[in-house]
Amino acid sequence: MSVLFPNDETIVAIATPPGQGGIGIIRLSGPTSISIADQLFRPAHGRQVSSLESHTLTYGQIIDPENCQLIDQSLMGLMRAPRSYTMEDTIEFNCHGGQSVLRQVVELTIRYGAKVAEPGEFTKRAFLNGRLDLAQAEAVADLINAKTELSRQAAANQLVGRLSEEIYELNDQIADLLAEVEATVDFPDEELDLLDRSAINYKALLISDAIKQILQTSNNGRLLREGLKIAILGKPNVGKSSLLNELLAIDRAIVTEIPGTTRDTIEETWQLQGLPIQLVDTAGIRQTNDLVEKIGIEKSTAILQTANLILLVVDASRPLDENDQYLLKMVEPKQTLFVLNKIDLPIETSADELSSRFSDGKTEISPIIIQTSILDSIGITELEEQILAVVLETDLSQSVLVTNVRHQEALQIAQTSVRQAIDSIQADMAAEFIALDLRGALDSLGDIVGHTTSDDILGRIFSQFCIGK
Ligand SMILES: Nc1nc2c(ncn2[C@@H]2O[C@H](COP(=O)(O)OP(=O)(O)OP(=O)(O)O)[C@@H](O)[C@H]2O)c(=O)[nH]1
Ligand SMILES: [Mg+2]
Repeated sequence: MSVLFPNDETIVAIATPPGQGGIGIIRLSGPTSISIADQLFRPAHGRQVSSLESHTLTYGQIIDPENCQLIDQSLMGLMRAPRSYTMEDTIEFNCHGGQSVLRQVVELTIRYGAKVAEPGEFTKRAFLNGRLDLAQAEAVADLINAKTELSRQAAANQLVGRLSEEIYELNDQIADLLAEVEATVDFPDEELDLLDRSAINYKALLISDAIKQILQTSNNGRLLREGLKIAILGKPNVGKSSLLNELLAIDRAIVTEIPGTTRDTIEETWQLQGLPIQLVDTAGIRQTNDLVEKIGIEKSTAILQTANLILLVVDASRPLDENDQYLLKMVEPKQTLFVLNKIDLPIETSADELSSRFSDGKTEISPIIIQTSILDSIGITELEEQILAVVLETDLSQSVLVTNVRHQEALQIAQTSVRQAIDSIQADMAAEFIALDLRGALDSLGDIVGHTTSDDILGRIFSQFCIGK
């Protein structure tokens, strides 16, 4: 019964995090939440809970009716259906935030018929009752989990429906096209004529383009979700640790004028405009017989395999030597920003000189070189801008960002289906085939907002939520 009529039950959960706090909130949602509150809560003004207006906050006492024992003094919020998060009658007790108080109140509500909520059950009800679509419901969890300003922004935009709007818009365009194609299916004698075909082809291409544009944001979305790893590499004494400290704005790594100061890799988390970054300072790479230094250098070299971006630091005050040459050969120019440091000193290696090392006469590769004096904080802003320009495919400030892998996969499937439809149109295939592909695209888009999503997937999505949300 609970599966068929999930909303017949009233659920309860502690909505605030475990541990002590000034206030702890207990949330009830479902058809009997007001009558449960009626039995447990005595408003100070003497009125019955069931007679109170919606969206009011009432001061009173929570009392165990069996023995008239006072459990807590509390503020009770009342929201009547459908004007609540779940669209059901909802009660929120703002209690004193001690675990014993909160547990007792929950136990009391259970004794009067409430059921302990599963993780995400409030939001699942909001979705099932049509308050939120699935992409918005997922944004609730993303918002709670957001660790940087940027991921918070992306989740908030998704929560208010910006992504959903784009999906509905695509959905409408495909549905219109499908209707046009299906109109000819119903009259098998009327084949799609040349004019129809090219008009349909044009519309399908526009749709494919629109999906591509949304999908392009998913690379940024992935960076927001997983972050990226940036490694600072270079020969000894060029200023790698100084750069780490400058970017982090703290004295994290030891800096001395002695080459070979950093012996082991140092990893720190850093945020660049809300992008989570793992920043790695490495041991300077050079020919050496020192065992400890050798091991450090091996680690520095291994980082090349795992870093998304390399900052290769070169000392402008010294001529390029065999250690620099070795490093210049080792890195992939497309995955590297070249930091020409110590430009406050007399220049021995210019940007042109460094750049010329990359042209072999045949292919022209122009490396990105940023000239810096870390000592005087010169060139750091430009370096940060270049990092963003290299790692981001599109502007981060846009309102719609696909951050969820599930959405990305659904969009990719929709994209493939639309492309197949285009192939069928261009290959003069029968309208049935085109319609089949377009219907496939509609199904995938429906998955994103939850129109066609299976119970299994719904279960998996909501089980990742915290209790009480
Ligand atoms: N003049 C000048 N000196 C700098 C600059 N950046 C760093 N230095 C100095 O260069 C020396 C080496 O700096 P580090 O940051 O320790 O260099 P590193 O690349 O980490 O060296 P290892 O750990 O030995 O590989 C220190 O004395 C720094 O103060 C700069 O822009 N200008
Ligand atoms: Mg160092």
